[in-house]
Amino acid sequence: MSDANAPKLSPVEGHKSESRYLRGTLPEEIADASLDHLSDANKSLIKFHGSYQQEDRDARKARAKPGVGKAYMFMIRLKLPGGKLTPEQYLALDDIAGEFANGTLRLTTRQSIQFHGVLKGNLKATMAAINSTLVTTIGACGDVNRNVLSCPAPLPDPTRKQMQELCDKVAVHLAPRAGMQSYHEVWLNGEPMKFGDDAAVNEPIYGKTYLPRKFKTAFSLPHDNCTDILAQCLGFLAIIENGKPVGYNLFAGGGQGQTNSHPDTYPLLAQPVGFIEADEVIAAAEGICKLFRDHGNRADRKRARLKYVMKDWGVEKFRDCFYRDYFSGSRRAPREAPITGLDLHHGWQSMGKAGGGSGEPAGGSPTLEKFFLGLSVENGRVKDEGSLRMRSGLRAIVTKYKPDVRITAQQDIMLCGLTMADRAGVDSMLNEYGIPRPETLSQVQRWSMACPAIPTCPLALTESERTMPGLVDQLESVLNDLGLGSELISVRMTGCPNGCARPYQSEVGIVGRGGTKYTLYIGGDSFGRRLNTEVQDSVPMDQLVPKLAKVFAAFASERTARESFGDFCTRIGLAKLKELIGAS
Ligand code: SRM
Ligand code: SF4
Repeated sequence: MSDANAPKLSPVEGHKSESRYLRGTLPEEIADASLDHLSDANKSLIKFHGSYQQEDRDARKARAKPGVGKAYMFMIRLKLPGGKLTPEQYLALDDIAGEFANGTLRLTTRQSIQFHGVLKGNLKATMAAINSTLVTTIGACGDVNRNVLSCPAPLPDPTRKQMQELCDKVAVHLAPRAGMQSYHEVWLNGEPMKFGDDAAVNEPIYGKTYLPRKFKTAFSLPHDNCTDILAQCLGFLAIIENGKPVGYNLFAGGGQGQTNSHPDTYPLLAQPVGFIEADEVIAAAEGICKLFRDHGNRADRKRARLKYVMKDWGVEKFRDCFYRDYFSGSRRAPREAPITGLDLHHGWQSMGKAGGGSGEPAGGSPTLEKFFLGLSVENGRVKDEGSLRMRSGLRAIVTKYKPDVRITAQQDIMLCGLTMADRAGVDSMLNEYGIPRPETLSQVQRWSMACPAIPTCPLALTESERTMPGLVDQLESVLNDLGLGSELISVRMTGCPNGCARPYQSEVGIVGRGGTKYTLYIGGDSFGRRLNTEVQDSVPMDQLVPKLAKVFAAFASERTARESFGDFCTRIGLAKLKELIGAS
């Protein structure tokens, strides 16, 4: 195609290219106390720094009348490869939540933490406070490799240990370089940077215009897909022989987001590209990233994801291009390694005597057995509300027992490195602060997730996080009445079709359509192996549970032995599902 016929680049491409490696005029606009929000160009750029400009949507109506404009505020997202934090870091972040944000920490579906409600005047102090804990935010958002996921469980297992180490290395390797220097200038009073003209030297992987869009990477295990690897742009699935990792199946081209007004956008599962050895992981990650950089769509941001390169080319052409132009290792077929499970890592579990996944003694005697405790955090929101004082309780436990903290990709938290002697004390503190032990929660609650949506997300069409608890209560009651209370059924909800809680992979997906209406998806898989199917659009909120109850009743009476809910729904098919819920 000649240049004259080349599609017009999206405006964000201009913002990136003119930004001087993500600097833009951020230092000037951040310093200007007369501004309560940023210009459009800096609003795009600040995402690369780990922050989004938002508004308090709850305040919109009240502020419209007196014409005082939007209540601007910022969300800040950390970059935490594998979701790991020291106790000191956790406590410092908890302080930041109280001092600068809305008093909550929001655990995310990518093993990270978000702060909401930070005012522009406090942005720089908040960023400085985060960095002073040796946690960064650069590349948590923006058109670069995002937070890299890895199973966080510190189990005495060489595969998890290797994956966690590789996860850290990939995160470092794919971090912006010149962009990092701009980050220092903007937030940490670093020297103003002077860059030469050669983008390939300044930003060797990304160049001057970075990637066409976000890029997401995860490590996972066939028997424990707790990072939902098939939803990722790039996935490394460990191949295990005789209990040891022998390499990885490389997956590419997964993603969830879709847009109602763009029928050529849809969720897709990642496809197997090939088998690589552990020492090829970094080169393969760089190769897939560069393939996306060069072949991703830079004109239409709705289709600017790696999944559409995979879909439009097909896996054979994708493989040919990757092995020919972006990877010098041997071309080897993926190994046979089906995904067979997903562990939420809830409850007390032994880390062994050597400190589990870290490979280091967890402190104290190397012969003392250590434990981790996985806790379910409702929709990832660490807060104090009524008798459930999750934030204060976690703070008190971390202060007293100093466990390492890990965040899961299912919006939950793990306290690691505790001794047998600590356990009774921790359990009693859970009781004191009203924090439920996961085994006392219903299956549907433990296996549910919801995205933040209103009031912080500007893209939300409906509520999600705030309505999910009520919905889960109703589902619990229906499932108990049908004798299905102990059945594993995953339910995920989002306030729009972007799919931040990965709702298209769960057995029940509830996706905001507008007002109080949702699109109902049924038939995925609790282990993230299959996409579900749209069964009815625009279902009023109050009809969701009654409709689902009809499918649950059919499942209770017609399932075959050991058949899961998702498998049952797939077997009976879309027409029958529609008939059951009364969809036309
Ligand atoms: Fe997301 C945009 C929240 C994981 C797909 N996501 C957003 C924004 C930043 C809204 C915006 O662009 O202004 C949301 C901020 C809401 C708020 O108030 O906090 C937001 N996404 C989240 C989080 C916090 C949801 C959660 O419940 O935890 C997750 C943060 C992850 C992190 O720590 O990095 C989050 N987002 C995801 C995932 C799941 C994943 O990565 O495994 C997806 C689906 C996978 C994928 O990327 O396809 C996801 N988010 C999107 C999309 C759709 C992208 C697309 O290709 O269509 C958007 C919209 C966009 O980028 O324009 C989006
Ligand atoms: Fe916002 Fe939509 Fe993501 Fe929910 S799914 S956080 S509403 S972008």
